[in-house]
Amino acid sequence: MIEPAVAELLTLAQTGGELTQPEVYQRIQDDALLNLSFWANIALAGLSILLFVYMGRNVTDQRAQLIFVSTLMVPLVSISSYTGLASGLTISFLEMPAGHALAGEEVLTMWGRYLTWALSTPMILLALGLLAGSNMKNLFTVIVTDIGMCVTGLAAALTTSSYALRWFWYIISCAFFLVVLYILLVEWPKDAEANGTAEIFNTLKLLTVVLWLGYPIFWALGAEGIAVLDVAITSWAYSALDIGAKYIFAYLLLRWVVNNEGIVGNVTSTSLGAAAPADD
Ligand code: RET
Repeated sequence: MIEPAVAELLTLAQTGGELTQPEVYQRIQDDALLNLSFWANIALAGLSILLFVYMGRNVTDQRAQLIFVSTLMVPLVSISSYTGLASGLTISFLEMPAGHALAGEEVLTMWGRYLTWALSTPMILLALGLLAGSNMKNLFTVIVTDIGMCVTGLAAALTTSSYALRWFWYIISCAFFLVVLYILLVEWPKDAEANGTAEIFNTLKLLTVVLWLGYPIFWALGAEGIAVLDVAITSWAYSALDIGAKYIFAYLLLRWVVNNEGIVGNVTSTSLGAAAPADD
């Protein structure tokens, strides 16, 4: 009969030292604070989906409908993202490289977050671009650079070969983020001004910029960066930022769109190489 400890070593040898999904799941269950950070968001995303479908039931204008669809995608992606985390599917324990504060230790990495941000954040930007009346060039640029930011952020979190390269990925991700910030802060306010949506756009822009800046800060302070914050605290920080950047953002946007469908219907976006036709 094999001793349990020996059996565990044998399993670890067979799986290359990686934990199986039920083992990851068990570790999440054992950390009540971490688990709650996931389930709080699953509940909020579920409620938001129901609320937004209800709010949009009478919207007829095409641009307003498109804003609704892209905004509704945010809690839909979110409920999937947090289910992936809560089940252990999109969490791994990764051994940090030399130079990291937790070098040699297996650190819980919620890589599913970065992956699903690549789907949810473009939807937030699409909704904002439609509200401002963005041209195609800026809309395309903001969406591809945003996806670039999330994918390189994922690479930063998953790199275990070199501590310096983790930070190199982080810097690339920040460079993409700067382009997103430029369009949000410089380009789109002009479009929103011209289209009569400046007031709500500027409120949402401020909410977005302030909250989005929190993500790279918590990444850097959390276990993936310099590790001054514990994993559960970092997870709660992301979950709290998510609540503002997704649900509160979406609610404010959709409530305004429902009450101002006429204004949204008159928003014009210039397409590539052509000015918008006169609206007469
Ligand atoms: C990372 C780390 C690398 C550097 C940068 C980051 C930025 C992340 C942002 C995430 C926003 C997420 C939202 C999710 C909503 O579903 C990847 C943390 C710049 C800005 C709003």
